[in-house]
Amino acid sequence: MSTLEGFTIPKTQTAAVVKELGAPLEIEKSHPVKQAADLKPGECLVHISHTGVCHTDLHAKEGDWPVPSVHPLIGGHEGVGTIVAIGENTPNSPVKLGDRVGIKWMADSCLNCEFCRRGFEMNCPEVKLSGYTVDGTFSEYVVSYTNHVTPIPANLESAAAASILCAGVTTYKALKVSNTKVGDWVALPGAGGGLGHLAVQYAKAMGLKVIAIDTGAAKEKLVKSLGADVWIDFKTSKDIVADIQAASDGLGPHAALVTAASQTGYTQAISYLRKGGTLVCVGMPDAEMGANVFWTVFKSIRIQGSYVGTRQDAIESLDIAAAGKVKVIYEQKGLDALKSVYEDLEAGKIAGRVILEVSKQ
Ligand code: 8ID
Ligand code: ZN
Repeated sequence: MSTLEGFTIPKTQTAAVVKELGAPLEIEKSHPVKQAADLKPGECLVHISHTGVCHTDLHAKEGDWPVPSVHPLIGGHEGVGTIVAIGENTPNSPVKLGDRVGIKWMADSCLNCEFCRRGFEMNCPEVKLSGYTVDGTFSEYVVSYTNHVTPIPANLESAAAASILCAGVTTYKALKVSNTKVGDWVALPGAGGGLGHLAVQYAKAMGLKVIAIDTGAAKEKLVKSLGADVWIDFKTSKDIVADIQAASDGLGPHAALVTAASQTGYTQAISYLRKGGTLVCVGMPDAEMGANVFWTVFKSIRIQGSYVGTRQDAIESLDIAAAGKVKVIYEQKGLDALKSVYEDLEAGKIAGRVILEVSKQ
């Protein structure tokens, strides 16, 4: 085992814990910290400075999904911090003590199975999920895995990097599989949310024309400031399919990347997509998609699920942010604000992201 020189790992820490399904979120001031000697080979202890709050964390707390999470649950998977310890017998670690790294949803995978070898690390049968099957980043110290933590570019501040680790990498990857090219139209239902506002920017950086779909003045202002070509409010539009098609040469967009955590965002997409278009499924309500088979076939629509991204996707999405082409628009709060952040997320009140400062570094 090795510990960062001059650093003392405390025995206890502050952590946001959900003890069991349906239990309220509690801020525990004396949650135990795993000590350096207890780290297994390949594990590292990360001292978290910032973490984003993703809608996935709310799904996890509420038990929305058919895949169960662990309890007690410490959520969070958009974390940035410093490696303060590495487990004994960790040969060839790609990261070292003192490195600033990111913790993403996919905390670890075996790297040897067919899925890992083919670039589907997220589908590895051994996958560990931050804030779902292993403790996440809503705590001062997190055990993570040397093979999967992501180095943070030196010129990107930790608060600004945090949400790239999920919202950024996920939308960047989803655009990569959207079968679009420079000049194509992409519709983004959910554009004013955490994932969506980054999708707008990655799409513009890739040379796409963007139809941003969400609701309310704050989200309209946000997406327009980020370069969206067209804004459509899904609550006030009288005929959303007609409005979206009218905005895209009368033919509909070449792709729709749905980050809305709602079923309607999906059902409408089959209707407005251009013939030969691609529906990229990202938002995760536990719901039927409602895609009509006739129109899916008749319009040659491609339906593509897209689930976070690989280690390489994470590095690429951070590089694009470090180059200044994509910026997380966020409000910063403390860890004790998490409960109210969940309430605001549920109510659809957050334009962009909320970042929590977990510790001062
Ligand atoms: O790997 C993945 N596929 C992945 C990764 C990360 C997150 C999937 N997700 C999922 C989350 O679990 C969640 O279901 O993506 C979804 C969105 O996460 P988020 O961006 O963190 O949530 P948000 O900030 O609440 O944004 C959602 C936006 O959707 C809008 C809301 O107004 C909000 O701005 N919205 C809704 I709800 N219904 C809409 C509709 N019908 C809609 N916008 C347009 N049309
Ligand atoms: Zn997420």
